[in-house]
Amino acid sequence: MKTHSICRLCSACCPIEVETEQGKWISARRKSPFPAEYQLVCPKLAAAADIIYSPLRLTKPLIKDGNRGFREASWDQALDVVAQRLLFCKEEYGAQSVCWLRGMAADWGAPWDYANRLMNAFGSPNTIGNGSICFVGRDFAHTTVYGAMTMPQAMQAQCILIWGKNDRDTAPGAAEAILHARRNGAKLIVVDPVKTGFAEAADIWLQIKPAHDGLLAMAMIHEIITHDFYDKDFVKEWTVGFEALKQSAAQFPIEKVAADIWLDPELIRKAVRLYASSKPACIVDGNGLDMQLESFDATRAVAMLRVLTGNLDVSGGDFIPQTVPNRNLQLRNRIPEGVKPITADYPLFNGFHPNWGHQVQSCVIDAILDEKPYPIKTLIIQSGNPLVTFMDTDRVGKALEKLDFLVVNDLFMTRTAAMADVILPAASCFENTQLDRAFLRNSPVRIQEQVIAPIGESRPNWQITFDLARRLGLEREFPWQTAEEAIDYQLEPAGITVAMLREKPDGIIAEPVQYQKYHNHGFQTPSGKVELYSEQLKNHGYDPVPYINGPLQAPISFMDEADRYPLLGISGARNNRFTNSQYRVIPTLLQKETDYAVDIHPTDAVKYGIVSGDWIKVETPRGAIRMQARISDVIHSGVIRIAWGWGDHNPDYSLNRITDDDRRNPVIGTSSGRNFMCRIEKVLCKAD
Ligand SMILES: Nc1nc2c(c(=O)[nH]1)N[C@H]1C(S)=C(S)[C@@H](COP(=O)(O)OP(=O)(O)OC[C@H]3O[C@@H](n4cnc5c(=O)[nH]c(N)nc54)[C@H](O)[C@@H]3O)O[C@H]1N2
Ligand SMILES: Nc1nc2c(c(=O)[nH]1)N[C@H]1C(S)=C(S)[C@@H](COP(=O)(O)OP(=O)(O)OC[C@H]3O[C@@H](n4cnc5c(=O)[nH]c(N)nc54)[C@H](O)[C@@H]3O)O[C@H]1N2
Ligand code: SF4
Ligand SMILES: [Mo]
Repeated sequence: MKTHSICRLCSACCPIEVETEQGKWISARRKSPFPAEYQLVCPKLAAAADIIYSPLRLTKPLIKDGNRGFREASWDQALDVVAQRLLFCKEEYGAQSVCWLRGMAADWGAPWDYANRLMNAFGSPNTIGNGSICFVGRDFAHTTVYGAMTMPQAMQAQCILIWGKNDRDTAPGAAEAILHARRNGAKLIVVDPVKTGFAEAADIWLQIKPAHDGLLAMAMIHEIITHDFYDKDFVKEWTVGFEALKQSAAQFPIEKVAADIWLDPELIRKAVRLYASSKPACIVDGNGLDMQLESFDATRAVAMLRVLTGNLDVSGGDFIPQTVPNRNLQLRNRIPEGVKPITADYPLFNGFHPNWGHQVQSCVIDAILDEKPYPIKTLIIQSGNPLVTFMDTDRVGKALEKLDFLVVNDLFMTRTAAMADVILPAASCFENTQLDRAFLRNSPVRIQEQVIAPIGESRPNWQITFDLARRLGLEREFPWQTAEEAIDYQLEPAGITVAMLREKPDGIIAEPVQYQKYHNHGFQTPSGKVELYSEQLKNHGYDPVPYINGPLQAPISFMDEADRYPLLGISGARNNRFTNSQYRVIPTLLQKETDYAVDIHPTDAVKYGIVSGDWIKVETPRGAIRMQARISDVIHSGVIRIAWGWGDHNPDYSLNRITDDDRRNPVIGTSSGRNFMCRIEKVLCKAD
């Protein structure tokens, strides 16, 4: 039998077609508009059966027993314990002392709305996602400039500027589109400190010094303005604050910043000319801009390049998405007056999107450990592994230890799950019908269809959330018995139902694509125009224009201790066989032991007397990890690249044990896990 669905083994949300036989997964293929020879293969999807049927899947609810082991329980028992505990916590410390933490796996999914609805109806504003380190901070930066996060239209572009994104390994559908445009003659510029496949194939590769993207963007803005490369009509008609931006950018002429950001001034000029003279052109920005202390303003500056070059909301440029009408399920009005979320220090980021929850994950740890702004006593973690994925994980460990009660909802016994009082076994994405947020953001709307029955007694996220809600007395708020009923309710404003979606496996277009929509209703910003200068940011004490007060001193963690930590460490590549901390327990995906290596430039290798295969210690003021060295010229000398996501596999390789969470971006709370100063030392020769 064939079923059309969406794969959610990573956040790329690829449409797939699955073959099953008598309820068993046989195979799947990623749908692609391109002929087979141009399609990229996804090893995770190819190994889906190994993930689904892994003997290590959690198949029964577990409750911690006295000896720090777990005993199996029925769903009724487990959910009763959780519900009683939540109600006790509410009575004792107030509902706000309960927090629901969400990880990546659910991030683009409807369960965001369900978790918010449950928590808000319960009386707590604390549904916290990890968007401060993932793309939501970037989304907010775009939004402050032109009201939404744009979608690059690579297929129709004449020039594609890839800025800190590596779609070949993280989003194959998007990578196929870029490769298609290349075949049709589109030019390619890549801004990346690492020689990725796209960097190698680019017309121009700017191997930027990590965490210095904002300065490059400002230098490009200055060059575009001083050489009259900008779209004067658009700027005049549709922007506010051009003069202020011009003034700020004047601090960063190319010849002044080039050496500081390790780039050749002539190459930057060439890139500016190519990008600004190609029409249309789009910018594909990615997680390389996230997890930096300057993420917010660097991303804003990159966004402004789109504006100045007149590529906003044009075909082949950067499209402003057309949100699919849907019901906001969040019930924010149920939060008692005066109860602020634990992320209240980031007021603009908190409120920027009606459908998100709050985002600064570090605040969860602060609230548990420092009890600021008030204590969190009970934590429910759905689809996240913070003991590996948050910055400064030793601090996270202390926080999880301190909690009165921890519930983890996951597919596997992660390091985080092992610390739980109750573990609720999750069904995988293929065992679960849901409406992914990605498909509400812009048409076509598609449904993630349950393909096989949940394994063992595992249950889909939605069902667990609904069942728990009803145990908390929230039957009225959660009247739905099936995922379909809830989705139909949410999609009612669009006039779309699950039954309709099932008839159209390639999705339903909610409204026809329109470009330059600002002609009809302006931009969704306070002024209705593109805000090169933001009064709103200024009113909150933030810089209204990127870099108006000069660049951040020491934009990389531990830079003020650079004499003792002289190397610039960067977080490693995302490998197309794994997603963040996941899948290292799947033998077919864990083929190459050398996956977890530290890349060291040949010059540095000579300096430190290190050869490939040596075991080295990597250290920062937060701690130390050990991994094998790999000599490689994909990075600049002075930079080491440390494999990311291996903490569940082995705590010795857990990158976030050495990252920092003390310094954060003031607007979006981002701490820098992407780059930090560190030092290395050989601990064991390869031959030993
Ligand atoms: N140093 C450094 N740190 C980083 C990053 C980095 O590049 N470098 N990346 C950051 C980014 S961008 C992100 S998004 C975060 C990711 O942080 P997390 O979301 O904590 O990371 P994952 O390892 O993807 O953990 C997801 C968990 O969800 C479980 N899961 C999968 N599917 C489901 C499901 O359907 N239901 C439930 N209940 N559980 C499910 C998985 O088994 C896994 O344990 O990490 C961040 N941390
Ligand atoms: N296979 C796989 N797919 C995934 C994931 C996964 O773990 N595995 N994770 C999912 C998640 S949660 C996310 S957020 C996305 C992220 O996917 P992407 O947005 O593609 O992000 P990354 O691959 O982390 O990094 C992109 C590029 O940024 C570069 N980079 C590093 N530092 C800097 C810098 O300072 N400046 C610039 N300009 N570039 C820099 C890196 O070298 C890398 O080539 O992928 C999703 N898809
Ligand atoms: S890239 Fe692979 S794992 Fe990620 S959603 Fe697409 S098919 Fe699934
Ligand atoms: Mo992410």
